[in-house]
Amino acid sequence: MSTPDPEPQGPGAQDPQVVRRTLTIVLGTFGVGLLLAIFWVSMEVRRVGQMEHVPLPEGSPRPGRPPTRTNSAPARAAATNGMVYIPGGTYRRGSENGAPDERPVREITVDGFWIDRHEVTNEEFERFVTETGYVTVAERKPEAAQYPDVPPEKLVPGAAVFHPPAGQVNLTDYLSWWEYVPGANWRHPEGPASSLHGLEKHPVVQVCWFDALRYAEWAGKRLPTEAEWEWAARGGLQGADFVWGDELRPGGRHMANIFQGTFPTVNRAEDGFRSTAPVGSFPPNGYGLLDMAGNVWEWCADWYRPDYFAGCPDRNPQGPTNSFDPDEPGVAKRVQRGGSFLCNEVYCNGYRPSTRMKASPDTGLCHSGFRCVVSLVAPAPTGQGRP
Ligand SMILES: [Ca+2]
Repeated sequence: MSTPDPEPQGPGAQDPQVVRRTLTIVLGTFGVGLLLAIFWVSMEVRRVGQMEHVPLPEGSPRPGRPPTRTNSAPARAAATNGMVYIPGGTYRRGSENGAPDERPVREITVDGFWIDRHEVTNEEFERFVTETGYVTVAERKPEAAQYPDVPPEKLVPGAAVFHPPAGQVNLTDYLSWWEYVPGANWRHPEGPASSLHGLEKHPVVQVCWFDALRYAEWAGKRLPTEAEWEWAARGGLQGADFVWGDELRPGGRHMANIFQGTFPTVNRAEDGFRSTAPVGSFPPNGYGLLDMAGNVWEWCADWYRPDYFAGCPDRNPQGPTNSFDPDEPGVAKRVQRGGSFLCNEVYCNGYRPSTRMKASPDTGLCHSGFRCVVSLVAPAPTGQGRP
């Protein structure tokens, strides 16, 4: 950098004092202007900051921001947590190999829905009870008007528990292995002496259809229709005998918690479980769903009628408008599906995806539970944006 030439001295040269005064004025003016600018900027920042906290009418754009856009997609992340989306489709419902009420085999179409990956567990049901204070039907004193044939002293809260008879019995005499146990309920599945200790991940049992419905409503869900349940259970396998294929124990492997031995007297529990198993103890089906066969029966929304398959709609059937069970004509019943740890080859074969069971909606049993579904839109395809 070169040194500037000295200022020329002569008739046109300015007085150094005048130059200094001029520079002082200019610099002073600049400094005051700078301070005013800083003050103005700080006041603006403060004013805008205060505006952030002023409530604006809904939908009003905030200063400096684009207006809020309405999100038309339903919120589903929380509601479907732990659920699996089952795409809609058409399948052959029922079976030619099963009981008469599984026929006629017909093509049924169901819309897509979300379903719980596993049966509702004891810890999940406990959250519901803790939050709502709900008392299950088995915990309430039965009303005499509803059970006119039962002596008053027998009208005590309780539920039926599986109790293997000492000797072999007629398999049509199911009352020989079911015992009404006072004090049995979901917290004490086998009676007052039993507890849920260590059973947190087991499916809740001793819940009747009404209990399941209340849970589903609390969870923002609903019970599956029978048609949805079977479509989900089949896991993409059309017409297979089991939810995993056509062989009960492929390669000798146990695929579900069912009953091995001589029903009802000798339970050899070769699959590792004499009663309920923690959910997910066996392989999932083709849709990733756990225990769609065995473990516990699962309540469906539908009333039960053995003749419903013949005349029902072929799209999203919701079940008949009333119930009829020829085994107990006077008792209205809801459908159960999936079988339980008490099902075996010689008795009910309930772990087949087409097997239909039925029970009074106020009846909880030690092998009855449920899972829920939700009707919401399908998830966005992986790797693709929304149009
Ligand atoms: Ca078992």
